[in-house]
Amino acid sequence: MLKLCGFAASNYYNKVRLALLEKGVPFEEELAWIGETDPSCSPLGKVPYLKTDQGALSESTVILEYLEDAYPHPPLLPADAFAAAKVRELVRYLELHLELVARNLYPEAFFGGKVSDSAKEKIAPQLEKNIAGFAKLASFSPFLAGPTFTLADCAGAVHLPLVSSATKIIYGRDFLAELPVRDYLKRLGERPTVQKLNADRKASTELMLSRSKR
Ligand SMILES: N[C@@H](CCC(=O)N[C@@H](CS)C(=O)NCC(=O)O)C(=O)O
Repeated sequence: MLKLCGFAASNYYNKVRLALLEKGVPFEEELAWIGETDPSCSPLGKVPYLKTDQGALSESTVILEYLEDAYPHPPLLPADAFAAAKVRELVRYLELHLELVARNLYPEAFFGGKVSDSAKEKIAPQLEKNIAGFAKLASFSPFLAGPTFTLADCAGAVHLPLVSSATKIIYGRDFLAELPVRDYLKRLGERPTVQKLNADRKASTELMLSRSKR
């Protein structure tokens, strides 16, 4: 039985969890907070990681690709090689050009820390540029890559809300406001899988915050 390790407040954890739920693959969850991870499974101490009968895997997108190969039905990548690459391109933009840049704002946006004004000034134009690039690729009709739910939506469901809220908190303006992101996320929120994800994320976030106050 697959074991997904990490915690449900983590967006990377939820990206993988959403793919597992959408595919209907049976899995167990093993709670591993940061600092309590198994270094033989996740050498950098990051979550999520996935324990399989053959060994462990780290890196959320690697895990998504593994799941797609090991459990092809229902597919979350198109059969056509080019169309599948376009989905992977969206996933890459989301995690590398949106999430990883916006992440520099999280210490102040979500964790009571401080981000320097000079860092904020540097991050804003980078994010604007990257979001404009992403906007050229994303279809939103109704899913990120077009008519069907794909791995890009597993990534979009978890990365886009954080980019919106972090920019709103730090700059007083949602940098994704000009894209149809709100409607898109609302549509995704109609899926039982996403509803489960969101409910568990809220509970886990409360637990995480209460742990950090101890
Ligand atoms: N590239 C990694 C990023 C995972 C990641 O950064 N997870 C966060 C939790 S949301 C974490 O484990 N942070 C602890 C750390 O980086 O030491 C992936 O896609 O799995």
